[in-house]
Amino acid sequence: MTNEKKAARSSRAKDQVNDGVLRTNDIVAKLAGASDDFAATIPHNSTKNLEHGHDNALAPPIGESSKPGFDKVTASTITEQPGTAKTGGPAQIGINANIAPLDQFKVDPSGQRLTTNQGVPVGDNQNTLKAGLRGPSLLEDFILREKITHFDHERIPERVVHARGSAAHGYFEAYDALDKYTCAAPFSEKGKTTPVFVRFSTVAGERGSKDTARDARGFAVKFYTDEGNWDLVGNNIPVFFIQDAMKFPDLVHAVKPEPHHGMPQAASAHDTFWDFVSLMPESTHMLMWVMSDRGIPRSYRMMQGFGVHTFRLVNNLGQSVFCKFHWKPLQGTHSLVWDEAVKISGADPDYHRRDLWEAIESGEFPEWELGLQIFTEDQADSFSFDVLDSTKLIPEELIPLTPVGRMVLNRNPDNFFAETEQVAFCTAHVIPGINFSNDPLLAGRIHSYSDTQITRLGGPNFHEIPINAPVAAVQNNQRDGLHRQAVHRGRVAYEPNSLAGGCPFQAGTEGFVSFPDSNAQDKVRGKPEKFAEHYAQATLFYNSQTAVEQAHIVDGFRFELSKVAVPAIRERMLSSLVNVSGDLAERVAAGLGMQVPEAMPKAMDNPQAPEITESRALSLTALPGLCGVRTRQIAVLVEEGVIHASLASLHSALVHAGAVVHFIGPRVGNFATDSGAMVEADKSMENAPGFLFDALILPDGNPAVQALVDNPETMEFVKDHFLHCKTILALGDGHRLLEMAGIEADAEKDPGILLAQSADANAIAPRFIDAVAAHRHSSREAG
Ligand code: HDE
Repeated sequence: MTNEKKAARSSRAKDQVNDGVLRTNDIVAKLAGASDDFAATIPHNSTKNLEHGHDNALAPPIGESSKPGFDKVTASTITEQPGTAKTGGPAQIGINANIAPLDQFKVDPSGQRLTTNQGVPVGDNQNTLKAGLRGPSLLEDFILREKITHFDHERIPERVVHARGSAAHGYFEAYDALDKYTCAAPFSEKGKTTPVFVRFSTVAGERGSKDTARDARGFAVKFYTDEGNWDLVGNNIPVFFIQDAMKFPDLVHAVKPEPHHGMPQAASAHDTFWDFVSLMPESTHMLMWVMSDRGIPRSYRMMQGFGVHTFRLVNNLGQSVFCKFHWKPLQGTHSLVWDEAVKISGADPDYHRRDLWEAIESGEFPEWELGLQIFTEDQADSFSFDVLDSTKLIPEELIPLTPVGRMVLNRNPDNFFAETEQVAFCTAHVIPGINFSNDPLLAGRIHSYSDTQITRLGGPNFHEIPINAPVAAVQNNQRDGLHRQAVHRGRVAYEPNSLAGGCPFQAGTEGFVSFPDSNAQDKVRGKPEKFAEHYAQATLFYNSQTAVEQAHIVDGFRFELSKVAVPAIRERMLSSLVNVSGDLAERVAAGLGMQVPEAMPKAMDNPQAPEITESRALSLTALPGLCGVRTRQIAVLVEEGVIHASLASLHSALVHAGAVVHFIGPRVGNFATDSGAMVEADKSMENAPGFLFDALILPDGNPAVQALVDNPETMEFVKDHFLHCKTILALGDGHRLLEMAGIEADAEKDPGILLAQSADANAIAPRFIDAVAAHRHSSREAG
């Protein structure tokens, strides 16, 4: 249709009441006329010819669209009020754009009456409706039936992996515009903030399992960007067990509780796991990490995070570089020791959940720096390993990190189920500027995550659950399905259309465009050659650890393999470790009372030599953090008659430094000090055993010390601090408690054991604080 004809039709629409033609006053017919005019503004599919050919594939056009003359043309009903934009607009600097969208779903019962789900006020919430006080209950009792029915369905299936986790809200702030490399919204300008929701998790345990299991930790970040949601679903370990998604169900079946008796919970120390991994030598590198201190972090706040796979960054010109994502905690990377982790799991299975929650509630907002390893395809080709192999990392010595921003977690969820349990991460959630590489593990993940949510969250509309809904508007022609929330206006649910003015129209190159990765290869099932090298980076990792860290790796393997009941599996695993390090294999074998077997045959005989043989960045000691004693939990033992002045001055110095001081008594409640002033024990040795704290202060005051000496619980409390290499300060008479536990105070040999007179409490405080900030005094382990 010509432009003149278009104009004529649209003027007929405007003037249809005054053009002299006698017409029906039927409103439906009137609307049809208006629709006709509107539809006619799109006489044909003008972008159809641009759907073909290579050039058009690289630059899809923006879809044709037009605006209706008045709202009712696209409305569902004549009575409809035009809708509003969906929740929120683009993220604005300094404003957490995700607060308002979530706020609208919050329910506040203050001052409200109790109702049914239909909003009917409930007269009696105590009694079933019965035929007589002692008579039978009546089927008619819809109030009881609604309450019980809802209760019956309160649980949803847990995540098949990563079931146990905790999460928090926060924001990401870009240091600078990164437009040279990517057009991704969070990096578009200096200082830009993007709301995030981050969930940390263990992998193998069920939803109610302990936090301190030896395991990898999930580190999943949902960025609510103005270009839609981007999920960076990573782990605290930069590599993975397997190279191909095809093996993931096997891996998970092997590590989960054994199917015949459902044991063990949240543990890899059992036959099926080691049977599988010892037959999968590509797992060896990841095993080194999991058996190291990385497998038992001190806190979710004190872990690195890694995107693991190679991703692509794409800029506005369509140019692409490869990239790996790294989160580095400001709090430093710190771990538990195994004995401590085991004990904590009994006394406080929620140890990591509590730690994250309490830190945020007390305003100690955890922070991470995001660093990128950016590299080109040519660089990737030159490496001794394949960047599409998720069992390999790129040493920072080869490609250093470029810091690009920081992430702060500053708000706890309001409701665990609504937010932490229902949040749905997915590696397929990428935005313009972020693209995938051909990593075959990543490919499987792109499918798996949204698929699993359909079962877990009960249908295809889980993206509408408030915590999952993007801050950016959602507009498409997907419709219906279980639990649909959106009420779409109009009758158009297809594209192309003219009855809705072509809307919503495709965004063309402003939208997500896949990077045109050239791939002209045979359709095959197989692995690239370099994937066959399985040990070089396991060796690199082992050789990059301190002596104490190496000893912990040996202990980790020894413990796990000692729980394996089938000797052939132990032997097979040992033969694999021979390929990592003779030293490691010998020490693990000695710990199992076994001979070192022959090395396992390798899948590749003459691999390319690795670029480096040691990487400092791989040791936990490379990341001590910048937070000193902030949030560290300090136990101060108290009893009747403790010397008040010394405790008061240490308390003040520690609180000033940001530590959290707990007074621990044989029971909770008040204790009289020497000055007559009271000290309140907020915890007891029974409800908060010593291994839950980062450091210990033993008080002065003869009667108090005697009472503590006489209490058998004190010994365990002190000994655990010593055994776990933590700082202990004994004031005055309190040194008797050290002696009782057989602990020698020798500042030369062990800077973590401090003695001071009460009068010197002020002077010793800075030394004590420095010693606690060192996290542990591992020299003690060396003997
Ligand atoms: Fe996952 N993974 N995964 N994974 N994963 C899930 O998705 C899967 C992998 C990771 O806090 C599931 O929503 C496959 C690597 C995290 O909610 C599921 C493969 C890495 C979380 C799934 C992998 C991860 C998950 C279960 C191999 C580190 C928790 C529930 C191809 C980079 C997210 C769910 C949260 C969760 C599949 C491998 C990290 C089943 C198929 C590698 C942090 O979809």
